[in-house]
This record gives sequence, structure tokens and C-alpha cells, in this order.
Amino acid sequence: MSRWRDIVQSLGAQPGYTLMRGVARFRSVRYAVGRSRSVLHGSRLRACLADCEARLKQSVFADIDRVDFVRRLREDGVAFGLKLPPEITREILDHAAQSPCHADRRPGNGFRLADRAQAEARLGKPILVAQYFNAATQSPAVARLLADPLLRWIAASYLESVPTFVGANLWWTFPVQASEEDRDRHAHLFHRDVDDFRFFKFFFYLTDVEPGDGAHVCVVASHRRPPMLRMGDRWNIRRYTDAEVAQSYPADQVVEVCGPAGTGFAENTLCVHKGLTPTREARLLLQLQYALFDYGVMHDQRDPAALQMIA
Ligand SMILES: O=C(O)CCC(=O)C(=O)O
Ligand SMILES: [Fe+2]
Repeated sequence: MSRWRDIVQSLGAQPGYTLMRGVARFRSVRYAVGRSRSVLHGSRLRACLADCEARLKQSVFADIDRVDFVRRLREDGVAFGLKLPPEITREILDHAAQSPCHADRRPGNGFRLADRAQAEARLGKPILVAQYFNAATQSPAVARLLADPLLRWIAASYLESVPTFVGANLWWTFPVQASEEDRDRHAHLFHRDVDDFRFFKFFFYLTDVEPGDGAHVCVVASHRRPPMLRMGDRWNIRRYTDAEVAQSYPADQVVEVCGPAGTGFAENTLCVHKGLTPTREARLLLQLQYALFDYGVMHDQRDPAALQMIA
């Protein structure tokens, strides 16, 4: 009953997004919408790719075989090998040190990194996730990545459409004893995202991520084969236990992505994935998401007047 109430509420608040999630869980629908959009965009897509190619020299990413990158993203659902220049990593880290982040991604829960203990005392619980809002407008380095011709080329080529940038998200994951509720809420349990008919995300680590530092975990090639353990699992959108994932895929397909600060990759998060809860160091992650349509639910733009501090 409450599931239906949630759906009705969500239909009222975000009708386009809710309807998309209802139908985009079916592979045939994803395919049909993706292909139609691609045909519609034909000449505009070619112009977009040509424009990116003409500007490729301005990219901050060197030595990327972009065609191979997109091929791997298509086949494996994930493609590795991006590397941020150290000055961009440094600039985003500086922005993170100076600007307020927001516990549980709530605009009312602002605090500066140095005041995390006070913020936890105010909230009466450990903070697992804290997000910066308005990253692209507040950090010129993030804005520069959004304009990067290589990233845009990859997005256009992978989506086979003029890409719609649907949101930047910059957030910390802290090494704390988090509640199961917070771990679930913040995607630390395996799941698949149905964010559009076609979509993907760039991930950039701004801190070194070694085992214990909250790595992103992805099941390679699972975008084409969800776990099928319960009735309707082909379409269900749900959380999976580690045991269910271990039971469904060979161990070498479950990849814990580690790497030094600056490490970047792209993933279609229709793949089964999760963030690990750090046990050693905090992780700062920048995510840039591209899709066919913008439902207005992924972005980090908040009215500055609504941002409040708790510490
Ligand atoms: O924190 C992570 O690595 C996982 C985030 C996630 O689930 C997502 O970006 O879709
Ligand atoms: Fe996710």
C-alpha cells in the first residue's frame, strides 16, 4: 500500500521522471527511445561531434583513445583511463576545503570540513555523506570540465544523441560507523540506477582511493544482465545484498575501483554498483551525469538563500 502511495506522491512531484522509471526498466523501451532519439538527432549529432573534434586540442585529457573508450563503455558498461591534471584536482580540493558541504545532501545541514565534529554533534549522528551544491557555478575547475570537448565527445558518441548534461555532484564519503539506513540512502548497498532511457556518469576521485577509502564498486558488463534471483528481477529496481551479487557474477567481474587522486572513469550505472563505506580515509568524488532527457532531479543547483549552516 505504502509503495503505491509513494508512486502517486512521486507522480505529483516529478511526473516525467516517475513515468520514465516506470517504463525505462524494460530493455526494449530503452532501446526504442534511444534509437528514435538518435535518428531524430542525426545531423545535429554529427555537428556536435565535429565541433568537439575541432576543439579537442583544448581538452585537459591527453592520450585517450576516445573511440576505444566509448566501445568499452558500451560493452563493459564501464571504461577506465581518464586522468585529471593535478591543477584541476588541486582547484577542486581547494574549493572543497573552503566551501560549506551539506550532511545527507540536505541544504539546511551546511558545515565546513574543519567543523565536521561540531556538525555531527548537532545532528547527533556520524555523517556518512556530505555534498557541495552548485558545484559548476562555484568551482571554475568543474565548469571547465563541463566544457571539455573530449568529455562532451564521449557523451555524444555513447548516447548517440546531442548529450544533455543533467547534473554535477561533488560529495565526501567519510569513514564512520554509519547506520544501515544511511548506508542504504547513500547508495552503499548494491543497486542499479534507472535515471533515463540512456545515460551514464563520469566519476573523478579528488582524493587517493586505496582499499578502505570508500572505493566505487562496479560489476562489469552487468548493464546487460541484472541479477535474476527473485520473481520480476529482470525489471525490479531494488537493493542487492553482497551475497546476491557474489551468487550472480564471477568474482573477477566485481571491480573495486582504486586509484590516486585525479583517477577518472565513466560508467553506465545501470550496471550493478555501490560505494563502499570507507574505513580509513575520506573520499571526495566529482560526478558529471549525461542523459537524453533532463527531469530536473539529478542536478545540485540550490537557491543560495536555502543553504544554511549547522556548525
Ligand atoms: O558512492 C558511490 O561510489 C556510488 C554512487 C552511486 O551509486 C551513483 O553515483 O550512482
Ligand atoms: Fe547509483
